[in-house]
Amino acid sequence: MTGIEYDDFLDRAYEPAATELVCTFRIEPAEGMTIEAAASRVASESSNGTWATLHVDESELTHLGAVACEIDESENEITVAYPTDLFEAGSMPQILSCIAGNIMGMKAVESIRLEDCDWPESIVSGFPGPQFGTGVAREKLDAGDRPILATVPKPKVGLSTAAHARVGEEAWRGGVDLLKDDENLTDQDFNPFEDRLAESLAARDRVEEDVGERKDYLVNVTGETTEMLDRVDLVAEHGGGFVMVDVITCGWAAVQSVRERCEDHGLAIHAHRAMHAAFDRLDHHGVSMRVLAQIARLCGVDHIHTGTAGLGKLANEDTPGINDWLHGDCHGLKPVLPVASGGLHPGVVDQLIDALGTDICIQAGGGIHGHPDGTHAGAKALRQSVDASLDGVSLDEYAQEHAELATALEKWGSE
Ligand code: CAP
Ligand code: MG
Repeated sequence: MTGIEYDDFLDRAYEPAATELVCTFRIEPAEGMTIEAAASRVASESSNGTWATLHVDESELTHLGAVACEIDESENEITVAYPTDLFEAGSMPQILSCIAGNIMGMKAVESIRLEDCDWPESIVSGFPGPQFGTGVAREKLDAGDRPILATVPKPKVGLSTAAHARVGEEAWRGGVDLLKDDENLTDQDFNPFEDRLAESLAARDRVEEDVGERKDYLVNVTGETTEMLDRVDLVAEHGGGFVMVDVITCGWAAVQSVRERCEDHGLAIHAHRAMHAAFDRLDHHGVSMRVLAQIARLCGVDHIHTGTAGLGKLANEDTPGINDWLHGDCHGLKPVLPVASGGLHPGVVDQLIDALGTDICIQAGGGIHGHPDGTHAGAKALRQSVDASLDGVSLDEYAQEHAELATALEKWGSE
């Protein structure tokens, strides 16, 4: 017989193997507990240990224990290596029940935050990753090398179907590529899902015909999982190219199901992250946006909101670091297009592109529809701000020849 105790899960000399899932946590040990003792308990509880000493027959014991190895006392950061046999292939819920499960509430730590994961190939290969990723700019749209532009009608909810489609049509004609639903617009009586889908795509077809640029619609299919899959089918039937999903509120298992169904139809997935701040807003507890974005990429979304590098209205994390990860190599998965959104307007686009580059989607609601001359002018102003930035011309100078941009800068400023 052998014992499994909390202390069996600590080995500061241990070097994680390339095959292991390596997680970095920031922890604040409970009062009176050393960081080593707390780290060992984190590794134990998130793999195969528990609070009591277990007596297990050696012959029954598979070696599934995680190892708390590196400990950086000055930053309160610990590294935990997980053997991959601990995990069910291709199940994000199962992985999260280990690495972000019970440990989030254990008394051994005052607080704990999952900061980063280094995903081994054996886990990544169980997931599909994005179907299109950053390629949507050219495969589904005519954005070429510029940022994709999207807009969400405001008010968020309450517009009738006809008004919603009209706003979309004006924005498309003004130069945005994508119309997007807001996160809390799904299938309400004032604007039913299928009517909205049909009318918006009919408007899209008219605009495409007139302006000669491909446009598309990020229709929010979020709902109960089977309902959501039916909505994905409807999007394909009506000729849409994308769906939008509130990935945090509907859950990763549902996202995995949607990804599979979208593959049947060749639809891309736009991931909205409403509720992410419940996990990532506190810098000492929860799950970082970086890890949420990693999970989203594994599960296979093509776009995900990652913030505005501090230029918008919402509290953001380290957007550039997250975006670099989404664009970088991950065992052959396609890169994901980061979406900057929340309080953006034409006057910040040059700084946004400086901070985040051009392989992004810029999404503006109020910053288009709040334009003094309306949605069409607002969309033109946003597109002009992108053109100016890519031409290396200052926004103020470009505005001298572009009236819509001039009005937007007058209203919102250019810094
Ligand atoms: C933006 C937005 C987006 C948030 C999402 C809103 O509208 O539609 O949902 O930006 O935030 O409802 O606030 P505005 P994030 O352009 O009018 O601000 O991208 O940080 O997840
Ligand atoms: Mg919104």
